[in-house]
Amino acid sequence: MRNRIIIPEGIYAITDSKSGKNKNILDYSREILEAGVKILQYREKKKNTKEKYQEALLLRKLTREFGAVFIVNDDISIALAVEADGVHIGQDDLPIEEVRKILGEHKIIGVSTHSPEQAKKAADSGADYIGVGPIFDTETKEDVCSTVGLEYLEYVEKNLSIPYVAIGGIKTHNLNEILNVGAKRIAMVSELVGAKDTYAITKDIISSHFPLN
Ligand code: TZP
Ligand code: MG
Repeated sequence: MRNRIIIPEGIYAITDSKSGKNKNILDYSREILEAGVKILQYREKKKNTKEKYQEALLLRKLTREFGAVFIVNDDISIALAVEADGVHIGQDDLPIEEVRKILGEHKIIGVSTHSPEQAKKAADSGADYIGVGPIFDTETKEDVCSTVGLEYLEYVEKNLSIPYVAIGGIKTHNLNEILNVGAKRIAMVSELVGAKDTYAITKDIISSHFPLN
């Protein structure tokens, strides 16, 4: 029997050392979780495996403390080693079916998608949720593909039943454009991690847009 967690609605927070500048990853992650975010993804492109493992281990502990879901970007072995709830992979990673074989039935697999074809394929291959984006311009992701705009988001909302997370350049000022389409899960990186007061902005977004979560 499958016993997989459904990814929570509301803000989907992602770590980012570039946006975080000199901030400590554990400090800003704690602020995000204290403000009420229920899912955190560890995403770190520039560190070696040992460093990533050590950070992920601490974040796993922290997310447990808050009862939040913990996802590791890219690295399936780190996800397994730290007992994360799942992984988030991209279009150039291992096929979803292979990731499922490695992780088993109970872990969450999220997949970044940029087109209806990719979304349908991810859903058919057993992904638990998809990323939909980048909706707007973003400086956070370095190898980012061109923006998909609201059109692709609308397509997913209308045509697919798989849970999805809207991502890319989503800020306080454009959040309503995404929510108006019907999106229930919103990834935010630089807006939270790069804020002067991460706790305050996160709390503010939650109380104005996701008061019931
Ligand atoms: N994937 C697509 S856009 C993106 C990722 C990881 C970065 C989004 O960051 P921001 O700062 O919310 O634009
Ligand atoms: Mg990736």
